[in-house]
Amino acid sequence: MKPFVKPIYVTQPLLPDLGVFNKELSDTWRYHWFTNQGPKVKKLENILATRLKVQNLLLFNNGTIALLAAIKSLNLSGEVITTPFTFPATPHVLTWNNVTPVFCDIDPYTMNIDVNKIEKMITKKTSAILAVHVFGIPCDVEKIQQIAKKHNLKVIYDAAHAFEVEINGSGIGNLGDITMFSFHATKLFHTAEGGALSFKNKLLKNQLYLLQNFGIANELEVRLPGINGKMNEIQAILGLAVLRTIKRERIRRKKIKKLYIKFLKETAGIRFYEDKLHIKSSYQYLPIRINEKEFGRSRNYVYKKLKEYNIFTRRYFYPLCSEYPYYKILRSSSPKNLPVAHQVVQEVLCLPFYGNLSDADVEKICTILQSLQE
Ligand code: T4K
Repeated sequence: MKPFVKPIYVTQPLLPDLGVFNKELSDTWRYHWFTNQGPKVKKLENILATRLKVQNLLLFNNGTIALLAAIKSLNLSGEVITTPFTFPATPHVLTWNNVTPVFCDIDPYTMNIDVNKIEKMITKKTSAILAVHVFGIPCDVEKIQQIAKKHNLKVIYDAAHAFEVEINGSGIGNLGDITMFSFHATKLFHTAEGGALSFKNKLLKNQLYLLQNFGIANELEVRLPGINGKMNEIQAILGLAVLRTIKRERIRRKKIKKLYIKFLKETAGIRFYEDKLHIKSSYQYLPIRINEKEFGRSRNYVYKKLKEYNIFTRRYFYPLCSEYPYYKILRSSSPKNLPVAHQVVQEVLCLPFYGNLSDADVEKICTILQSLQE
Protein backbone atom coordinates (compact mmCIF):
# COMPACT_ATOMS: atom_id res chain seq x y z
CA MET A 1 0.00 0.00 0.00
CA LYS A 2 1.39 3.43 -0.97
CA PRO A 3 1.68 6.17 1.68
CA PHE A 4 -0.84 9.02 1.62
CA VAL A 5 0.42 11.86 -0.57
CA LYS A 6 -0.50 14.52 2.01
CA PRO A 7 -0.06 14.00 5.75
CA ILE A 8 -3.15 12.73 7.56
CA TYR A 9 -3.27 14.18 11.05
CA VAL A 10 -5.25 13.10 14.07
CA THR A 11 -7.62 15.98 13.48
CA GLN A 12 -8.27 18.95 11.24
CA PRO A 13 -9.90 22.13 12.54
CA LEU A 14 -13.32 22.96 11.17
CA LEU A 15 -13.20 25.83 8.69
CA PRO A 16 -16.41 27.83 8.67
CA ASP A 17 -17.79 29.51 5.60
CA LEU A 18 -15.62 32.60 5.01
CA GLY A 19 -18.66 34.62 3.89
CA VAL A 20 -20.40 33.98 7.23
CA PHE A 21 -17.21 34.79 9.13
CA ASN A 22 -16.68 38.03 7.21
CA LYS A 23 -20.27 39.11 7.67
CA GLU A 24 -19.98 38.84 11.46
CA LEU A 25 -16.55 40.48 11.29
CA SER A 26 -17.90 43.50 9.41
CA ASP A 27 -19.96 44.38 12.53
CA THR A 28 -16.72 44.67 14.50
CA TRP A 29 -15.42 47.10 11.90
CA ARG A 30 -18.50 49.21 12.47
CA TYR A 31 -18.47 49.06 16.27
CA HIS A 32 -14.70 49.56 16.75
CA TRP A 33 -14.90 46.98 19.52
CA PHE A 34 -12.44 44.07 19.80
CA THR A 35 -12.41 42.75 23.34
CA ASN A 36 -13.57 43.34 26.96
CA GLN A 37 -17.08 41.87 26.92
CA GLY A 38 -17.98 42.85 23.39
CA PRO A 39 -21.31 42.08 21.72
CA LYS A 40 -20.06 39.02 19.82
CA VAL A 41 -18.75 37.39 23.00
CA LYS A 42 -22.11 38.03 24.67
CA LYS A 43 -23.97 36.62 21.66
CA LEU A 44 -21.84 33.48 21.59
CA GLU A 45 -22.14 33.08 25.36
CA ASN A 46 -25.95 33.12 25.17
CA ILE A 47 -26.12 30.73 22.23
CA LEU A 48 -23.67 28.30 23.83
CA ALA A 49 -25.48 28.30 27.17
CA THR A 50 -28.57 27.09 25.30
CA ARG A 51 -26.67 24.59 23.17
CA LEU A 52 -24.85 23.16 26.19
CA LYS A 53 -28.10 23.21 28.21
CA VAL A 54 -26.48 24.99 31.17
CA GLN A 55 -27.72 27.79 33.43
CA ASN A 56 -24.55 29.89 33.68
CA LEU A 57 -21.69 30.14 31.21
CA LEU A 58 -18.66 32.38 31.02
CA LEU A 59 -16.33 32.41 28.02
CA PHE A 60 -12.53 32.49 28.39
CA ASN A 61 -9.53 32.98 26.12
CA ASN A 62 -8.60 29.29 26.50
CA GLY A 63 -9.57 26.23 28.49
CA THR A 64 -6.47 26.24 30.70
CA ILE A 65 -7.01 29.77 31.99
CA ALA A 66 -10.69 28.92 32.50
CA LEU A 67 -9.73 25.91 34.65
CA LEU A 68 -7.15 27.98 36.51
CA ALA A 69 -9.84 30.53 37.38
CA ALA A 70 -12.27 27.76 38.35
CA ILE A 71 -9.84 26.34 40.93
CA LYS A 72 -9.13 29.84 42.24
CA SER A 73 -12.80 30.77 42.54
CA LEU A 74 -13.48 27.77 44.78
CA ASN A 75 -10.55 28.66 47.05
CA LEU A 76 -9.16 25.15 46.84
CA SER A 77 -6.14 24.32 48.95
CA GLY A 78 -4.07 21.33 50.08
CA GLU A 79 -4.69 18.38 47.79
CA VAL A 80 -7.02 17.69 44.88
CA ILE A 81 -7.64 14.18 43.58
CA THR A 82 -7.34 13.89 39.83
CA THR A 83 -6.43 11.53 36.99
CA PRO A 84 -2.94 11.01 35.55
CA PHE A 85 -4.46 10.08 32.14
CA THR A 86 -5.04 13.59 30.82
CA PHE A 87 -3.49 16.57 29.07
CA PRO A 88 -0.84 18.42 31.16
CA ALA A 89 -3.18 21.39 31.69
CA THR A 90 -5.28 19.41 34.19
CA PRO A 91 -2.68 18.92 36.95
CA HIS A 92 -0.83 22.13 36.01
CA VAL A 93 -3.75 24.37 36.97
CA LEU A 94 -3.62 22.82 40.44
CA THR A 95 0.11 23.48 40.74
CA TRP A 96 -0.40 27.10 39.63
CA ASN A 97 -2.92 27.41 42.47
CA ASN A 98 -0.44 25.96 45.01
CA VAL A 99 -2.53 22.82 45.28
CA THR A 100 -0.92 19.36 45.13
CA PRO A 101 -2.37 17.00 42.53
CA VAL A 102 -3.06 13.54 43.93
CA PHE A 103 -3.22 10.98 41.15
CA CYS A 104 -5.89 8.32 41.36
CA ASP A 105 -5.95 5.25 39.14
CA ILE A 106 -8.38 5.01 36.22
CA ASP A 107 -11.17 2.72 35.12
CA PRO A 108 -10.00 0.13 32.55
CA TYR A 109 -13.05 0.67 30.33
CA THR A 110 -13.91 4.39 30.43
CA MET A 111 -10.28 5.43 31.09
CA ASN A 112 -11.67 8.05 33.53
CA ILE A 113 -10.87 8.36 37.24
CA ASP A 114 -11.77 5.07 38.98
CA VAL A 115 -14.52 6.00 41.45
CA ASN A 116 -13.82 2.86 43.48
CA LYS A 117 -10.29 4.07 44.19
CA ILE A 118 -11.02 7.72 45.03
CA GLU A 119 -11.93 7.30 48.71
CA LYS A 120 -8.66 5.70 49.69
CA MET A 121 -6.84 8.75 48.29
CA ILE A 122 -8.75 11.20 50.52
CA THR A 123 -6.78 12.78 53.38
CA LYS A 124 -7.40 15.68 55.76
CA LYS A 125 -5.88 17.95 53.14
CA THR A 126 -8.20 16.95 50.29
CA SER A 127 -10.37 19.83 49.10
CA ALA A 128 -11.77 18.60 45.79
CA ILE A 129 -11.97 16.08 42.99
CA LEU A 130 -10.90 17.26 39.54
CA ALA A 131 -12.22 14.66 37.12
CA VAL A 132 -11.78 14.58 33.34
CA HIS A 133 -14.34 13.24 30.85
CA VAL A 134 -11.49 11.89 28.79
CA PHE A 135 -12.12 11.67 25.02
CA GLY A 136 -15.61 13.00 25.86
CA ILE A 137 -16.57 9.77 27.67
CA PRO A 138 -18.52 10.75 30.80
CA CYS A 139 -17.11 9.87 34.23
CA ASP A 140 -19.20 7.96 36.74
CA VAL A 141 -20.75 11.26 37.77
CA GLU A 142 -23.26 9.85 40.25
CA LYS A 143 -20.63 8.07 42.31
CA ILE A 144 -18.35 11.12 42.23
CA GLN A 145 -21.20 13.25 43.55
CA GLN A 146 -21.89 10.74 46.34
CA ILE A 147 -18.24 10.69 47.41
CA ALA A 148 -17.99 14.47 47.28
CA LYS A 149 -21.11 14.88 49.40
CA LYS A 150 -19.95 12.34 51.97
CA HIS A 151 -16.53 13.97 52.38
CA ASN A 152 -17.60 17.57 51.78
CA LEU A 153 -15.44 18.01 48.69
CA LYS A 154 -15.85 20.32 45.71
CA VAL A 155 -16.09 18.75 42.24
CA ILE A 156 -14.64 20.25 39.09
CA TYR A 157 -15.01 18.59 35.72
CA ASP A 158 -12.55 19.02 32.90
CA ALA A 159 -14.86 18.57 29.92
CA ALA A 160 -12.30 19.82 27.38
CA HIS A 161 -13.33 16.96 25.05
CA ALA A 162 -17.02 16.87 25.86
CA PHE A 163 -18.71 19.58 23.80
CA GLU A 164 -22.50 19.07 23.84
CA VAL A 165 -22.19 15.69 25.54
CA GLU A 166 -25.47 14.83 27.22
CA ILE A 167 -26.40 12.11 29.69
CA ASN A 168 -30.07 11.17 29.38
CA GLY A 169 -30.71 14.52 27.70
CA SER A 170 -29.00 16.63 30.36
CA GLY A 171 -25.98 18.78 29.47
CA ILE A 172 -22.73 17.48 30.92
CA GLY A 173 -21.90 21.00 32.12
CA ASN A 174 -24.56 20.81 34.83
CA LEU A 175 -22.54 18.50 37.03
CA GLY A 176 -20.30 19.23 39.99
CA ASP A 177 -19.45 22.79 41.06
CA ILE A 178 -17.83 23.94 37.82
CA THR A 179 -17.22 22.39 34.39
CA MET A 180 -14.62 23.54 31.90
CA PHE A 181 -14.94 23.25 28.10
CA SER A 182 -12.07 23.84 25.67
CA PHE A 183 -12.59 25.51 22.32
CA HIS A 184 -9.07 24.98 20.98
CA ALA A 185 -8.73 24.65 17.21
CA THR A 186 -8.39 20.87 17.53
CA LYS A 187 -11.80 20.59 19.20
CA LEU A 188 -15.06 19.81 17.42
CA PHE A 189 -16.40 23.28 18.29
CA HIS A 190 -13.63 25.85 18.34
CA THR A 191 -12.75 29.52 18.50
CA ALA A 192 -9.08 28.92 17.47
CA GLU A 193 -8.19 29.26 21.17
CA GLY A 194 -10.92 29.50 23.74
CA GLY A 195 -12.83 27.91 26.54
CA ALA A 196 -15.73 28.27 28.93
CA LEU A 197 -16.87 27.52 32.45
CA SER A 198 -20.37 26.39 33.31
CA PHE A 199 -21.74 26.33 36.86
CA LYS A 200 -25.03 26.06 38.72
CA ASN A 201 -24.37 28.56 41.51
CA LYS A 202 -24.96 31.94 39.90
CA LEU A 203 -23.15 33.67 42.78
CA LEU A 204 -19.95 32.29 41.24
CA LYS A 205 -20.47 34.37 38.13
CA ASN A 206 -19.31 37.65 39.63
CA GLN A 207 -16.27 36.02 41.24
CA LEU A 208 -15.27 34.29 37.99
CA TYR A 209 -15.90 37.43 36.01
CA LEU A 210 -13.56 39.37 38.33
CA LEU A 211 -10.95 36.61 38.10
CA GLN A 212 -10.96 36.75 34.29
CA ASN A 213 -10.72 40.55 34.19
CA PHE A 214 -7.77 41.41 36.50
CA GLY A 215 -10.18 41.70 39.46
CA ILE A 216 -11.45 45.03 38.14
CA ALA A 217 -14.86 45.79 39.64
CA ASN A 218 -15.04 49.39 38.39
CA GLU A 219 -12.71 52.25 37.46
CA LEU A 220 -11.69 52.77 41.08
CA GLU A 221 -11.78 49.29 42.54
CA VAL A 222 -9.59 46.25 41.79
CA ARG A 223 -11.16 43.75 44.12
CA LEU A 224 -8.83 40.75 43.78
CA PRO A 225 -5.66 39.65 41.97
CA GLY A 226 -7.32 38.43 38.79
CA ILE A 227 -5.81 37.48 35.45
CA ASN A 228 -6.56 38.28 31.81
CA GLY A 229 -8.84 35.43 30.79
CA LYS A 230 -11.18 37.27 28.44
CA MET A 231 -12.28 35.90 25.10
CA ASN A 232 -11.96 38.47 22.32
CA GLU A 233 -14.40 39.38 19.56
CA ILE A 234 -12.46 37.68 16.74
CA GLN A 235 -12.49 34.39 18.67
CA ALA A 236 -16.22 34.75 19.29
CA ILE A 237 -16.92 35.57 15.63
CA LEU A 238 -15.03 32.46 14.55
CA GLY A 239 -17.06 30.48 17.09
CA LEU A 240 -20.36 31.85 15.79
CA ALA A 241 -19.42 30.80 12.27
CA VAL A 242 -18.06 27.38 13.32
CA LEU A 243 -21.25 26.65 15.28
CA ARG A 244 -23.18 26.53 12.02
CA THR A 245 -21.08 23.64 10.76
CA ILE A 246 -21.17 21.44 13.88
CA LYS A 247 -24.34 19.50 13.11
CA ARG A 248 -23.09 18.36 9.73
CA GLU A 249 -19.63 17.56 11.12
CA ARG A 250 -21.09 15.45 13.90
CA ILE A 251 -23.17 13.39 11.46
CA ARG A 252 -20.10 12.85 9.29
CA ARG A 253 -17.91 11.85 12.27
CA LYS A 254 -20.56 9.39 13.43
CA LYS A 255 -20.44 7.79 9.98
CA ILE A 256 -16.62 7.73 10.04
CA LYS A 257 -16.63 6.03 13.43
CA LYS A 258 -19.04 3.39 12.09
CA LEU A 259 -16.74 2.81 9.12
CA TYR A 260 -13.67 2.37 11.34
CA ILE A 261 -15.59 -0.14 13.45
CA LYS A 262 -16.83 -1.97 10.35
CA PHE A 263 -13.33 -2.32 8.89
CA LEU A 264 -11.55 -3.16 12.15
CA LYS A 265 -14.06 -5.07 14.24
CA GLU A 266 -12.77 -8.49 13.12
CA THR A 267 -9.14 -7.51 13.79
CA ALA A 268 -7.84 -9.32 16.86
CA GLY A 269 -6.47 -7.06 19.58
CA ILE A 270 -8.26 -3.84 18.55
CA ARG A 271 -11.04 -2.43 20.72
CA PHE A 272 -13.27 0.62 20.45
CA TYR A 273 -15.32 2.56 22.96
CA GLU A 274 -18.76 2.09 21.43
CA ASP A 275 -21.47 4.78 21.61
CA LYS A 276 -24.07 4.40 24.35
CA LEU A 277 -27.76 5.01 23.73
CA HIS A 278 -28.26 7.32 26.73
CA ILE A 279 -25.17 9.41 25.97
CA LYS A 280 -24.90 12.03 23.23
CA SER A 281 -21.32 11.73 22.06
CA SER A 282 -18.98 14.64 21.34
CA TYR A 283 -17.28 12.70 18.50
CA GLN A 284 -14.13 14.51 19.55
CA TYR A 285 -11.56 11.71 19.29
CA LEU A 286 -11.44 8.16 18.03
CA PRO A 287 -9.34 6.28 20.55
CA ILE A 288 -8.68 2.60 19.91
CA ARG A 289 -6.98 0.20 22.29
CA ILE A 290 -4.30 -2.11 20.90
CA ASN A 291 -3.69 -5.26 22.90
CA GLU A 292 -0.13 -6.23 22.04
CA LYS A 293 -0.57 -9.93 22.80
CA GLU A 294 -3.65 -10.31 20.62
CA PHE A 295 -2.65 -7.91 17.83
CA GLY A 296 0.93 -9.18 17.71
CA ARG A 297 2.45 -5.68 17.64
CA SER A 298 2.66 -2.97 20.26
CA ARG A 299 0.80 0.34 20.10
CA ASN A 300 4.16 2.11 19.81
CA TYR A 301 5.13 -0.04 16.83
CA VAL A 302 1.85 0.79 15.08
CA TYR A 303 2.20 4.52 15.88
CA LYS A 304 5.71 4.63 14.39
CA LYS A 305 4.91 2.47 11.35
CA LEU A 306 1.83 4.53 10.44
CA LYS A 307 4.06 7.59 10.16
CA GLU A 308 5.84 5.88 7.26
CA TYR A 309 2.49 5.98 5.47
CA ASN A 310 2.05 9.69 6.27
CA ILE A 311 -0.55 8.91 8.96
CA PHE A 312 0.05 10.89 12.15
CA THR A 313 -1.96 9.28 14.92
CA ARG A 314 -1.52 10.41 18.56
CA ARG A 315 -0.74 8.49 21.71
CA TYR A 316 -2.94 10.66 23.94
CA PHE A 317 -2.15 10.83 26.91
CA TYR A 318 1.31 9.32 26.91
CA PRO A 319 3.31 9.75 29.07
CA LEU A 320 1.02 9.85 32.10
CA CYS A 321 1.11 13.18 33.97
CA SER A 322 2.36 11.25 37.02
CA GLU A 323 5.52 10.45 35.04
CA TYR A 324 6.54 14.10 34.49
CA PRO A 325 9.71 14.60 36.57
CA TYR A 326 8.15 17.22 38.89
CA TYR A 327 5.04 15.09 39.55
CA LYS A 328 6.88 11.73 39.67
CA ILE A 329 8.17 12.62 43.13
CA LEU A 330 4.63 12.66 44.56
CA ARG A 331 3.61 9.63 46.62
CA SER A 332 0.46 9.10 44.52
CA SER A 333 2.59 8.90 41.35
CA SER A 334 4.01 5.52 42.27
CA PRO A 335 3.20 3.07 39.44
CA LYS A 336 1.97 0.67 42.16
CA ASN A 337 -0.83 3.16 42.82
CA LEU A 338 -1.68 3.48 39.13
CA PRO A 339 -1.53 0.00 37.56
CA VAL A 340 -4.49 0.47 35.21
CA ALA A 341 -3.35 3.89 34.03
CA HIS A 342 0.09 2.45 33.22
CA GLN A 343 -1.55 -0.33 31.20
CA VAL A 344 -4.06 1.88 29.36
CA VAL A 345 -1.47 4.50 28.40
CA GLN A 346 0.48 1.81 26.54
CA GLU A 347 -2.60 0.76 24.55
CA VAL A 348 -4.43 3.89 23.39
CA LEU A 349 -4.00 5.28 19.91
CA CYS A 350 -6.14 8.12 18.58
CA LEU A 351 -6.85 7.58 14.90
CA PRO A 352 -7.41 10.37 12.36
CA PHE A 353 -10.94 11.62 12.98
CA TYR A 354 -12.49 14.57 11.15
CA GLY A 355 -15.25 15.13 8.65
CA ASN A 356 -12.97 15.81 5.67
CA LEU A 357 -11.66 12.23 5.73
CA SER A 358 -13.23 10.37 2.82
CA ASP A 359 -14.65 6.87 3.17
CA ALA A 360 -11.75 5.71 1.00
CA ASP A 361 -9.24 7.37 3.36
CA VAL A 362 -10.75 5.54 6.32
CA GLU A 363 -10.66 2.22 4.48
CA LYS A 364 -7.04 2.79 3.48
CA ILE A 365 -6.00 3.69 7.05
CA CYS A 366 -7.66 0.49 8.29
CA THR A 367 -6.06 -1.67 5.61
CA ILE A 368 -2.61 -0.26 6.45
CA LEU A 369 -3.23 -0.79 10.16
CA GLN A 370 -4.26 -4.41 9.58
CA SER A 371 -1.21 -5.01 7.39
CA LEU A 372 1.00 -4.21 10.39
CA GLN A 373 -0.34 -7.19 12.32
CA GLU A 374 2.09 -10.04 13.05
N1 T4K B 1 -7.79 19.54 29.62
C1 T4K B 1 -7.74 18.57 28.69
C2 T4K B 1 -8.19 17.20 29.03
C3 T4K B 1 -7.27 18.86 27.40
O1 T4K B 1 -7.18 17.89 26.46
C4 T4K B 1 -6.86 20.19 27.09
C5 T4K B 1 -6.36 20.51 25.77
C6 T4K B 1 -6.96 21.17 28.11
C7 T4K B 1 -7.42 20.79 29.36
C8 T4K B 1 -6.57 22.59 27.88
O2 T4K B 1 -7.45 23.27 27.01
P1 T4K B 1 -6.87 24.50 26.12
O3 T4K B 1 -6.14 25.43 27.05
O4 T4K B 1 -5.95 23.93 25.05
O5 T4K B 1 -8.12 25.12 25.56
C9 T4K B 1 -3.86 19.61 21.43
C10 T4K B 1 -4.50 20.93 21.84
O6 T4K B 1 -3.58 21.99 21.71
C11 T4K B 1 -5.04 20.94 23.23
O7 T4K B 1 -5.99 21.99 23.29
C12 T4K B 1 -5.77 19.64 23.55
N2 T4K B 1 -6.20 19.58 24.92
C13 T4K B 1 -4.87 18.46 23.25
C14 T4K B 1 -5.53 17.14 23.54
O8 T4K B 1 -4.58 18.49 21.87
P2 T4K B 1 -1.45 18.88 20.92
O9 T4K B 1 -0.15 19.09 21.62
O10 T4K B 1 -1.84 17.51 20.54
O11 T4K B 1 -1.61 19.85 19.65
P3 T4K B 1 -0.97 19.76 18.20
O12 T4K B 1 -0.55 21.12 17.83
O13 T4K B 1 0.05 18.67 18.17
O14 T4K B 1 -2.21 19.39 17.31
C15 T4K B 1 -2.67 18.06 17.07
C16 T4K B 1 -2.87 17.85 15.58
O15 T4K B 1 -3.91 18.67 15.11
C17 T4K B 1 -1.66 18.20 14.75
O16 T4K B 1 -0.89 17.07 14.55
C18 T4K B 1 -2.23 18.69 13.44
C19 T4K B 1 -3.63 19.15 13.79
N3 T4K B 1 -3.77 20.62 13.78
C20 T4K B 1 -3.47 21.34 14.92
C21 T4K B 1 -3.63 22.71 14.92
C22 T4K B 1 -3.30 23.51 16.15
C23 T4K B 1 -4.21 21.25 12.63
O17 T4K B 1 -4.45 20.58 11.61
N4 T4K B 1 -4.38 22.60 12.65
C24 T4K B 1 -4.12 23.37 13.74
O18 T4K B 1 -4.35 24.60 13.73
O19 T4K B 1 -2.56 19.52 21.87
